[in-house]
Amino acid sequence: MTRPVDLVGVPMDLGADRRGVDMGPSAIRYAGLARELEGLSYACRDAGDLPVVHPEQGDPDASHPDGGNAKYLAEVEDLCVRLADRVADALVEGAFPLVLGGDHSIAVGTVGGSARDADVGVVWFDAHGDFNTPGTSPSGNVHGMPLAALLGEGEFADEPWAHAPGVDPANVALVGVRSLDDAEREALAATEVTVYTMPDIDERGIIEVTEEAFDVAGRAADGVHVSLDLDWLDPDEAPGVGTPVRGGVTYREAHAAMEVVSRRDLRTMEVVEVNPILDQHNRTAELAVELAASALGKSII
Ligand code: Z70
Ligand code: MN
Ligand code: MN
Ligand code: MN
Repeated sequence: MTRPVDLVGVPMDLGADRRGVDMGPSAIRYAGLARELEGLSYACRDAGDLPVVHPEQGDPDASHPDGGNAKYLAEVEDLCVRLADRVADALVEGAFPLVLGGDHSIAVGTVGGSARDADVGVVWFDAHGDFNTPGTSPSGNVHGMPLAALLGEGEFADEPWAHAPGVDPANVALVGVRSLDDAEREALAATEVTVYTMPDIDERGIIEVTEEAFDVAGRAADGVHVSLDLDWLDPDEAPGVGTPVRGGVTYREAHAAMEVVSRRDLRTMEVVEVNPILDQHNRTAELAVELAASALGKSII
C-alpha cells in the first residue's frame, strides 16, 4: 500500500453505553499515529474530526418511537452518512482512509463509503459479533449492531442508509469472537458470514486463521476493509476499551495478524473502541498506533 493516508477522526460514543470512546481519536493522535506513518514514508493528511453531537443534544428514542431498541439511531445515521461521503471522497482522490473511532457504530459509515459503487470484502477483528438488530439487541447500543446493519439484517432492511449492497455476506469474516448474545448467534448462523472464534485461533494459529479470513474477504473484486475493534485483544493488553472480554488475542498474535493484513489487498481501515478514560497511561491508544503501523507495513527489519 503506497497511497497517501487520510486520517478521519470520529469522536462518537452515542452507540455505546459508557462515555469515553469519543476521546479515542484524540488519544490515538497523541500516541503518535501521524509520526509513525510518516516514518513508514506515507504522506499523511489529517483533516481533523467529523462533528458529532453529544448525547445531551440528541434523543436516544427519537428515531424509534415504536419501541425498537436502538438508542440514538437517528444521530448515528446522520454521522454515518457524512462519514461515508468522506471515505468515498478520499478513495476518489486516491488516498487511503484510516478512520479513528469512536464506537463501532461508525463502521456503518466507513464501510458504506468504502463499498460505494464497489465490491468490498470485510475482515472484522472483534471480541463481539456486532450482529444484533434493534429487534434482538439486549442493550439497545448500536455499536453491537453495525455488521448486521451493513448487511441489511432485520429492521435494517428498512434503513437504506445502513445497508451496503456492495458487501456480500459471503465475503465477510469475523475474527476472534468470544461473546455473542443468543439471538445474535442464531442470526449470524443463518448468514453466509464466516466466523473464526478464539478456539479456532487456539487450534489453528493466528496466521492461518487471518490468511483464511482474507481469502474469504478477498473474493470481493475491489479489496478488503479491515475493522479493528481494540476489544479483540485480551484486556491485559488493551484495558482501555468499553466492553472488555477476557480470553482475547495476545500482543504477539495481534501484531502477527496485522502483518498478514499488510501483505493483502487493503482498501480501507478503521480502529475503534479505544476508551482513554478506562485506559492505563494511554497504552491502548499506543497499541492501536502500533497495530495500524503493522497493518500498513511496519516490520522489524
Ligand atoms: C452486546 C450488545 C458490544 C462492543 C459490541 C455487546 C456489544 N452484544 N460491545 N462491541 N464493544 O450490547 O449488543
Ligand atoms: Mn429508522
Ligand atoms: Mn465491535
Ligand atoms: Mn467489540
